[in-house]
Amino acid sequence: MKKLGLLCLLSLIFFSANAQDYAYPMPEYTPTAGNLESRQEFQDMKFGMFIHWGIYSVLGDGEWVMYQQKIKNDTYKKLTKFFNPQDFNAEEWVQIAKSAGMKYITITSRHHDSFSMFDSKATDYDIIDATRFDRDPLKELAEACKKEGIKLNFYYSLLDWAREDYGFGHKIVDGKPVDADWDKYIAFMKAQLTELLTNYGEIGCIWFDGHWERKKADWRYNEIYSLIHELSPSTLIANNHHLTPIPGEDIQTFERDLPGENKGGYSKGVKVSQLPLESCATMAKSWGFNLNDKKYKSTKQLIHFLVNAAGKNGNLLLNVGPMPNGEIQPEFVQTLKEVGAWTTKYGESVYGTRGNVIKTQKWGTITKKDKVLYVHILNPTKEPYIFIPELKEKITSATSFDGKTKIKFKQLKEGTFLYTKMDSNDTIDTVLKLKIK
Ligand code: H79
Repeated sequence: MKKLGLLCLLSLIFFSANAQDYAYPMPEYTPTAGNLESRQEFQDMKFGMFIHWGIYSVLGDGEWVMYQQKIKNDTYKKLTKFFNPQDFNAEEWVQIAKSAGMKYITITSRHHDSFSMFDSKATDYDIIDATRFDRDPLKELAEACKKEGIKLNFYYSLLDWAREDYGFGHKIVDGKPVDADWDKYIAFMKAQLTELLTNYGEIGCIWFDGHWERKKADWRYNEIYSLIHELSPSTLIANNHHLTPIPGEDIQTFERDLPGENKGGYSKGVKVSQLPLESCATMAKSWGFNLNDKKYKSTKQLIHFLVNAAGKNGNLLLNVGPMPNGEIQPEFVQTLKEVGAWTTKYGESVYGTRGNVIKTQKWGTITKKDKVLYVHILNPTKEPYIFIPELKEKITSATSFDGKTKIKFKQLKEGTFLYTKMDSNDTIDTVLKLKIK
């Protein structure tokens, strides 16, 4: 009886936390077999390229420039006249992603500034109607991705700084902005999502962002998610709302964080769910092109992010912000090339693996595929061994990654000792293989 009471109390706390998170109707959702298969494929891919590209790139001050420099929409709109990315080559972007070892691309179709980077009939504020570029980059990217076997996903902003029907800054009453036209805005998003899911071939995922700006709004996810799942049941839905996932979603995102961590500051109190997980991160500081942003992460840091994400059963979506001429900046291209050298050699220890074999250790982490555990020593220890706690699997052999060198091990109830030489100089990741029963 006591136990039951506690259970009720716990479920009440759990339930009320969820209800507080989002109080509006949710879609009734049972994923199709195709959707569940897409989730597995998504988890197998492990590494994707995030692309933030919009007319903001002209100002070279990140994708939040309109907000941060307090630029009025009438003024901001002038950027459409200067946006003519003649050096854009979708095939080149896809090659850069592919040779880095990335298996999918997630690109901004429309960011918070309201500008659509695709040919949309639902607005004139799009790349075809409002710029002289006269090409649809998403269409070209879709074709290049298809040709190269790269999955294409679309980022889509819920938040909008410019449209009157959204009413940015207006008070929310009864789930709607006052003095705006919420019904019209929802209909607009649905029209655009329909375009994105019908004109560009098969889309892997719709990646929403901006919910957090309007936590008290009724985003009508019951309608939006149902529309997506009906139009394309295998397309996955991610919503970067910084909450524990709600029904209808297929992927949980972590902005600038590994699953379960809150170093980036956006994941406070967020529970890690059973859904496929994805961390997104920048290569410097900004998402959109930023001329002055020189805080480049090193190749080693980025590989560690990828491996640590895999160790926590997640993917890494690593961002580039192409320049206004359409090229990806050379610093990023160089780093991605170096990441590619690593994934070419050690990819086996990441792609198709699953994580959560052990808790992340000071020395590193473990990934698992079939009957192999990959031990990733990211931070060599001073001792001539590493200690792996709580290993459920019974080890039958331990070798170097290439299988040529046998490694001594001692498996006890409390954990396993692996006696291995570690190069503490500049090794990115000493990968070892453990065969298990
Ligand atoms: O699309 C990317 C960002 O534009 C968007 N999500 C990723 C994937 C986003 N990142 N952070 N936020 C939204 C929340 C807003 C943070 C802010 Fe700020 C802090 C807004 C103003 C202060 C960061 C720092 C952005 C501008 C300055």
